[in-house]
Amino acid sequence: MSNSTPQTMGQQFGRRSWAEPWKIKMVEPLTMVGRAERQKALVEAGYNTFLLRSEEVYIDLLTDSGTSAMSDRQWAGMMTGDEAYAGSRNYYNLEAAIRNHYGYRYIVPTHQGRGAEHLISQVAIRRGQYVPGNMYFTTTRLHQELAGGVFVDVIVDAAHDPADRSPFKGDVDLAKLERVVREQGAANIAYVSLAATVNMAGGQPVSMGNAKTLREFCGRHGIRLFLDATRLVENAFFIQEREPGYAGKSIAQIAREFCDCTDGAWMSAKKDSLVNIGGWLAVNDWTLFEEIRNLVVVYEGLHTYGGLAGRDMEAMAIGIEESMQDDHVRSRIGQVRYLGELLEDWDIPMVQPVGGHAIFLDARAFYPQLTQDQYPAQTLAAELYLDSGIRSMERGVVSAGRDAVTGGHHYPKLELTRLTIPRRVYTQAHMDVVAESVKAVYDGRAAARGLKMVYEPRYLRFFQARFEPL
Ligand code: P70
Repeated sequence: MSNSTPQTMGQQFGRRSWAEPWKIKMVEPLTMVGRAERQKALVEAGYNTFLLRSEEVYIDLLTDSGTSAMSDRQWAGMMTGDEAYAGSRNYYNLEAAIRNHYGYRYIVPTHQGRGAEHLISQVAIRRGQYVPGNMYFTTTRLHQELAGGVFVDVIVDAAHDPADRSPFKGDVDLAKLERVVREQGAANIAYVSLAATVNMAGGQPVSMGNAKTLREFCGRHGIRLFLDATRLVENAFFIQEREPGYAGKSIAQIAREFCDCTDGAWMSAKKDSLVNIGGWLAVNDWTLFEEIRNLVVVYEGLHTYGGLAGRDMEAMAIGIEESMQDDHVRSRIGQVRYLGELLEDWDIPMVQPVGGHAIFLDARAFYPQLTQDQYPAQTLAAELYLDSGIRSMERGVVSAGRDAVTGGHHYPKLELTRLTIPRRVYTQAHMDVVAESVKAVYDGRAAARGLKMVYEPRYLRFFQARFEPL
């Protein structure tokens, strides 16, 4: 949709009122359980929200991944699935949508984002090489490490400070990147790993200026620049809103311009692209693509389905188109902001400015009485569930895991509990309920005692770890 199309009544008439650009055609009843049952469920789940049954949850803000509502057009597309093993027409529709909106030449579908992370890590990292990136992401870093790479965080310092209100806290700090390249030598850099937006920093965006500088820097040093495009559409919204010269460009134009700065991308389509499952990997270099296309058949499936059904690829192709529409993105981020503003009015500590997909509560500020070894963010997620059945996710020391070399805990500066908003699923009234529950937990913060970890899996421990109260 071009920017000249009037998108809301408010925009047409200069009124304040605003509403979602869709109406609801099908509803799914919510389940609500009482406090005694919540207490029991929490114990059974080992105080880990990943281990709750969804039927024990009232408002599910665990993740925005695969939890969005599909449109009538996407559901109609599901019925046109061409379930051929090879060369399904839905694959070609998907390829066209990715080429059109992301601009890359060669594409393989994957079952979800981490399937694509696995492939790119295996083909683009040699053992011992460094992978500088704008903050780690759990699955991304693990695949880089499993391929023998060493992740180095080169994000700007502001990203590690929840109170810093800089507009582009996802930017790469060029001085940090230059230092890594100087110390290790360009030949020992596998690629630069750029995520837009940056999930673990609070959904913070990367500026177009930074992407262009990186393009120039990487080109000069012969280093490849790969993008995690999982929430690029949300990143484009922030560029449109905050970066001089972009107010008149559409989200689709900005997203494409951003991709054009990079050599390829991996994608978890379960976020921006409004589907319940799916992902892809795309590059511009044919030789690299040949290796990817060869490896995809080992781990995902033939290169024209990559672990997906034809109907899934069709839903994704349509979802890509819908995700790029300006009024959709404005509404999606507007809802996250609405919740943020309610919480800000009550002085609830959280990452500022509010990012694209979630509110990140600052658990250190909630519970100054707890050390990171007492898992403040895990504690806050448990308290929120107990209060109202709202499910959130720990994004602190548990998520950060252990150092691949020393085996000790990573202690991230950010100790956060994420309230993640699925797309097109909850209403403003749900946001009001969430805000009141967060306020109640904040008011009771002095009583929190923290947790101890009693079971720790080897990989991505936050998914299955178990805790007990201290
Ligand atoms: C979340 C989900 C997935 C994700 C991501 C970025 C920026 C890649 C992926 C992987 C799901 C999740 C994953 C690990 C820990 C907790 C939750 N993020 N890049 O909730 O994609 O899940 O499709 O394999 O955010 O943030 P996929």
